[in-house]
Amino acid sequence: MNIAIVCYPTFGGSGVLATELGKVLAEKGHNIHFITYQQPVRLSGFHANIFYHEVSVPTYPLFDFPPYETALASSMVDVVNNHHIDVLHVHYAIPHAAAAFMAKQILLKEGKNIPVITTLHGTDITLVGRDKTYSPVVTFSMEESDILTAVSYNLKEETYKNFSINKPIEVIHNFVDIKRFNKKPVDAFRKLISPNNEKIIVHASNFRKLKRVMDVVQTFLLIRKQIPAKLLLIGDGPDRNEIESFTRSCPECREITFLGKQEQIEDILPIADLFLLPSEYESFGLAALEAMAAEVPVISTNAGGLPEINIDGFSGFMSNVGDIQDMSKKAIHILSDEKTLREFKANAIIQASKFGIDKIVPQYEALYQSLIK
Ligand code: GMT
Repeated sequence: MNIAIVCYPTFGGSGVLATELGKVLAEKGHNIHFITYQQPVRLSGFHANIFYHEVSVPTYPLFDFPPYETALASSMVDVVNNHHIDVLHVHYAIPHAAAAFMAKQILLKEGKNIPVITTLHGTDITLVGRDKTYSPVVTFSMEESDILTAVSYNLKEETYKNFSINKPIEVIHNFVDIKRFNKKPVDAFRKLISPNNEKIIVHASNFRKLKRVMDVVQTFLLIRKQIPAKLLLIGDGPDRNEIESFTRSCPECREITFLGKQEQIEDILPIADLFLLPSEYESFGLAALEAMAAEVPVISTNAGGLPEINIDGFSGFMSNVGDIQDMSKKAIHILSDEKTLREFKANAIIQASKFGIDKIVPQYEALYQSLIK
């Protein structure tokens, strides 16, 4: 099949998932055309049947806000027409679903009915999309998509709660490439980070308020009172400055390192003993799934779709949002005994395997096929 994928090219989970999906589909022999404004971060290297179409938005003195959505819709029309696209799969509703609707209408006038799948990822529904600034357009473009999918049952529920739509929503969980993440830890790297065999705790996110990165730091400081440990913070975003300033003024924070944005997170995760994800909300929590695939147990909150991935007492533990005492107690339980840690690590990969490529990607292929027929 010839599949066009529209996504954000950044480190955000929706872009990561969309890019990984395109890569897997290409490996399976499909031709994949990414349409976005920058080369997706996870799209490195050469792939014979992956094509990248950059949306450029020309500026003009009149435009205080260059019209990306219009440029995107035009790119979609161009790619569909010139590359015999069978299906258009857009990830994250805003503004991709609305641009897809526009492209679909233009193509209909030209006698081509291009099927559109919209995959909802989280904040497009729970945070940004439900705001009245966007809500009417999001509601309409969801209704107009041929198929609507959500990355968790929780997100499906949230969508029905926040929007008056009647359309069925298919749940297709996110997936992880187990082979890529399940690497052997590099001893020399581990030694560099924890020279005295301290436990290594990792958090990765876009450092937005909703990720509660300060809870990661506070939980770590409580853990450190009982267990020698190091904390690696991966990613960047609006809250980083404040958190970095705090750690500079706190003597016990010497064991915390900010790694910034990392493209090869699969090289870092395998040296970790624990992953912390104290988010206020996650529709899914792809970062946690990638950690589990690297055999790293997860302490997360029980918010949103996280209970669909992290199994309490098996692949890690869950706590209420903001309960740093509970998170640290559970982390100490996992980290203080080698046998327990080994068990949780083994369970983490068992749990991650339920979301392997082989289980999830065929569900998308089946949807494409149903539309093409
Ligand atoms: O978490 C973010 O802020 C990024 C956001 C995105 O759309 O890029 O992530 C959302 O989609 C991911 C992939 O489906 C999910 O794993 C994240 O849980 C979800 N984030 C939220 O719901 C806050």
